Amino acid sequence: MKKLMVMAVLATSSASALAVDRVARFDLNTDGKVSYEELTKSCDVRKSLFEIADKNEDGFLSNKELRDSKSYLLSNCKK
Ligand SMILES: [Ca+2]
Ligand SMILES: [Ca+2]
Repeated sequence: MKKLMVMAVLATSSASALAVDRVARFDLNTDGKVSYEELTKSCDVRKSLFEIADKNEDGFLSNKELRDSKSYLLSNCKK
């Protein structure tokens, strides 16, 4: 049981370490995900592209969704 806990903590911390890369760049309210409004503060992105990138349709981009869509979503960013 204790081992499971340690593994869960390790999994969580490595996931959040990964999340630092792209989400953190655009995540203005630091809730760990990127809304269309946040993304368009830095990037010129059409809503239709955002919706394609938002695979689970929760209205936000996770780090994985950003990573998978960066070729067409993050090609027109200021920073
Ligand atoms: Ca956010
Ligand atoms: Ca999503």
